[in-house]
Amino acid sequence: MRTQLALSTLALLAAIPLSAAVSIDSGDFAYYDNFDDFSSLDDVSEWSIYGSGDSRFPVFQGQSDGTGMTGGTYSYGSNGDYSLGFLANEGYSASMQISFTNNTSSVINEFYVSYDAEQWHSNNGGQLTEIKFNYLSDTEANRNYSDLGYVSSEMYSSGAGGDAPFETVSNSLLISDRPIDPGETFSLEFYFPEQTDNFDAQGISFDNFSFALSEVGGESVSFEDNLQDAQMAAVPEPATYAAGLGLAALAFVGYRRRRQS
Ligand SMILES: [Ca+2]
Ligand SMILES: [Ca+2]
Repeated sequence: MRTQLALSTLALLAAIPLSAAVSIDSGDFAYYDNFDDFSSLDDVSEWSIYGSGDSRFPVFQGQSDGTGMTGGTYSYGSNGDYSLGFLANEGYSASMQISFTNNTSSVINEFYVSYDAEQWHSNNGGQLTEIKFNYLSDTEANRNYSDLGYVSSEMYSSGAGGDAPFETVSNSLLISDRPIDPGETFSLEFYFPEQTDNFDAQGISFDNFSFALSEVGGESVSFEDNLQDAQMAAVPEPATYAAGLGLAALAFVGYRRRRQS
């Protein structure tokens, strides 16, 4: 389920071919996606997914615990916890991007990004497989943030993760060298590079993607609180939530009210 704390309007942008940019319309904006409802591409409609080089779309192979051997885009996971992933084949790469537009009246000085990298399909002795994290903009050079990158292991026994990924690595970073002007649109990209040695690739994914403003107009923002609200709002069904976690739900309502007062 995708959630974002601030209400947003979607604006179609010619520069963003597949998915509309998500609107950042308040200084307390936070966005969170756990991909747990990802069973068709409609469920990740805010993400643009490309096969780069020859522009082929990486074919969606459905939900998988890593058993799938065919290359393409995967909803990797099990037991209701899914993620957005890729298994390389035929030597082409994949790019998965989400775009945001700064629709506030202030410069975004700093923002926070975090996600979990997961390995679901293993080829023991195969090729290391990588996620690169890039900031993309029409107005300045694209930039890679190696601190947000991930390289799989090739040491696990071949096959599928089963109930849990072979490994999970949490990455996070405060990014303050990309001031974003009012009206500016930018994209955050998870890039899966082409396999060069052989096609015994590892199936890897990203999960629990979080984005939040941490400094706007020169003022610090309580991004941890805003992200926590966005993550709590991702609990699937309000009725189930209230029935199963009644006390917690009541406490949460109180928490929200205190924050709003
Ligand atoms: Ca997960
Ligand atoms: Ca998930």
